[in-house]
Amino acid sequence: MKKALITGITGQDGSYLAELLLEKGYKVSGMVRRSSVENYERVEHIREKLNFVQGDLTDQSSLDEAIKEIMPDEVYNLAAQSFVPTSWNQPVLTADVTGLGVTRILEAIRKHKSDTKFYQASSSEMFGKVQEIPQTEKTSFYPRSPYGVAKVYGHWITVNYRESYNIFACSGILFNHESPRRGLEFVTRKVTHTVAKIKLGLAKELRMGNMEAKRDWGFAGDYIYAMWLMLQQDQPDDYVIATGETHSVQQLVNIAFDCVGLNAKDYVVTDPKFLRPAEVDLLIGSSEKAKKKLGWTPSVSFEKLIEMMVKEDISLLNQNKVRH
Ligand code: NAP
Ligand code: F7E
Repeated sequence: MKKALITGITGQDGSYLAELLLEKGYKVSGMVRRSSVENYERVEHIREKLNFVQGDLTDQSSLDEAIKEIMPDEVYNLAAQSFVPTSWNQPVLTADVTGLGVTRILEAIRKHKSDTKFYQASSSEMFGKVQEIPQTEKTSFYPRSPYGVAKVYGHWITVNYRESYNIFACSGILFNHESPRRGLEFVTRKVTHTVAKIKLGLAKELRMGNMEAKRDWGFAGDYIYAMWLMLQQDQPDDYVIATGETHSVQQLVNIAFDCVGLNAKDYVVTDPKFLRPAEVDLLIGSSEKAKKKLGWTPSVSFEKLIEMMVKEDISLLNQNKVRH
């Protein structure tokens, strides 16, 4: 039975990855932070099947202990301060968790179980002010937020530990991926949740920032499968994971309102509060390498993804529930 450790198991991707690894027969452990309230909402349905260890990416000794205790065959480092606007508000914390945290977990692996296979959650935010269209594994990075800068550090330290210590370390450069489990502050979920509330008479307007920004949005369930595939290869490598399509925030909003038979123009209010100090205007990735080497392709279209999220938000609200 293979053993896996997932950092960030309570997050969107962590919960989907935990499900996949359980299905594949792994013994799955997840690292969780101590909190005054429990935060297992996304993994509640599989909680009994998981092993939890307490730890934090800012704390070396907890990472050392986690690796020594579990002796994992595979580590998926999904934990991060992942919300871009917060990275301007808490730039040092973001660097510590999202950047240096990668070195800490790599150090724990190097010291205690150097044959562990390692996955690093790199991000299309590293491309920022894009130097090439579409973006590939060879495109230069130009991050536009403290989050993006921290992810560039995490990416290169992963490459460096692979080259310095021969660790089987892979970096997945994942473009935006969403699901009904997406945090409420990210734009897709903010839109689908608010549209669902408007439809049910629970909200009157949708306050938005930059409607012109374009993203390459896919379904999280497809993307976590690519993470697993990377660690099943003979050689470690880095891969772009994307749909190859780009849509504006305005298109996202229009599709979400169309799903409930309402007109976006009647409800959207632009609010400067949601504008960023520096923006990533356009992202569109090419995952040709992943297609060729991993046999990976996305299965859910943008329209279907938004429809799935709107429907799930309506269903939850009808049960007086909110998934955070
Ligand atoms: P998410 O929902 O925000 O989950 C982040 C996870 O990290 C949560 O489990 C959180 O724990 C944990 N965490 C935060 N700070 C931590 C710390 N100091 N120590 C230990 N754990 C900590 O993020 P996601 O969307 O699943 O994304 C997973 C990873 O992929 C992240 O690294 C993100 O930056 C990266 N990524 C995401 C996307 C995307 O579009 N979703 C694209 C590219 C890359 P709590 O539950 O306790 O807060
Ligand atoms: O913003 C615009 C905003 O916060 C997308 C993270 O998972 O993906 C995510 O980062 C776009 C931006 O995601 C609002 O200005 C307009 O252009 O959903 P988001 P993100 O910043 O792209 C990458 C790949 C990651 O790695 C990150 O961890 O939408 N936008 N109005 C808005 N965004 C938000 N959040 N809220 C608004 O009201």
